[in-house]
Amino acid sequence: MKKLFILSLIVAMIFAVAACGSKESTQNSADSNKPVVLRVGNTTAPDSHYNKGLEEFKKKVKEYTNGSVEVKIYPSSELGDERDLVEGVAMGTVEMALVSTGPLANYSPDFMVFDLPFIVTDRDKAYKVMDGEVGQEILGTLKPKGIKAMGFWENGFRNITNNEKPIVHPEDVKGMKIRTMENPIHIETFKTLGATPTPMAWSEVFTALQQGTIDGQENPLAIIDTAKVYEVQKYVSLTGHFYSPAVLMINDKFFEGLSKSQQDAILKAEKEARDWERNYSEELDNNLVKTLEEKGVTVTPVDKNEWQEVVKPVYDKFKDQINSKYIEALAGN
Ligand code: EAX
Repeated sequence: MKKLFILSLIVAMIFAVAACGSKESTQNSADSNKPVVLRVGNTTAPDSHYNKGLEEFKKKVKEYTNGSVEVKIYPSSELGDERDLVEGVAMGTVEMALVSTGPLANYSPDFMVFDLPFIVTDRDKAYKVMDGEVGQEILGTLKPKGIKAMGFWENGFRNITNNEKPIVHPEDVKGMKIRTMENPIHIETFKTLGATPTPMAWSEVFTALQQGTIDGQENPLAIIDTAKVYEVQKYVSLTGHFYSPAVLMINDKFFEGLSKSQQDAILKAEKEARDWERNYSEELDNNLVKTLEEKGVTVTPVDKNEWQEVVKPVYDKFKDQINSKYIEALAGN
């Protein structure tokens, strides 16, 4: 009996030392010269406003962590479409993603407040709400999914493109097959306009436009330009019907596994890169009409009030699914 007890004690001690050793080695690898790598995926072109902003984020993370954390950027859906990316961050198969809030409605209905047509008309007001209590509350709804949503970046005001004619009035889209994001309010809005909404992942859209399986799509000018949508769509109408934020997110467990100083550095880098990206996105919006016209696109302004009138029923259909406090914050004075 006595021998058995001493033997089990020795075995237990061997396991204990081995466990400390591996913990030690994990800590060492975290503090070793080899940087911790944060892969960040997105669906936009390498020169998009998303990726220019992520380049800023990358530089700042390297500086603020003294090189102990390295950001690797994967554009053009290389790590998957937006829904795959959100899934990946939730499960930890990818550390980070920068995605439009469109598909997030499938993970947390509270994000749908941004999808209500024309609820955002003024960027500064939107920033104030997104960076304040309401925005932080909405970001926090992803935490139970294992996602730390760090901040709202900008995708931008979405405009309709097509290849048939200048779209001026809501009735001009009647019968058109318009690609939308996989979002219930976007789908309902284009149904209400009399179009045939065709939800699909962004990586499939260029080919679908080229082959004519869809007639049009809708995106901010920055996406229309950097994804070369103008090569397959001759008309852009400045409807600005949805304002799309984009969320920079990180796997929560991975973030918690970093040192406090690395966490603080990443959060500081995110805020500074977010503000940089928002400014860059607004600048693009102010200059891209001319650029697109030089690339042969017909850009048509519209009477936004006329469009807003037609899609009002969408509000009524969805407002009960969205926290009224959020609607009030964005729509109120
Ligand atoms: O997030 O799917 C879309 O239209 C998005 O605007 C694009 O992927 C950037």
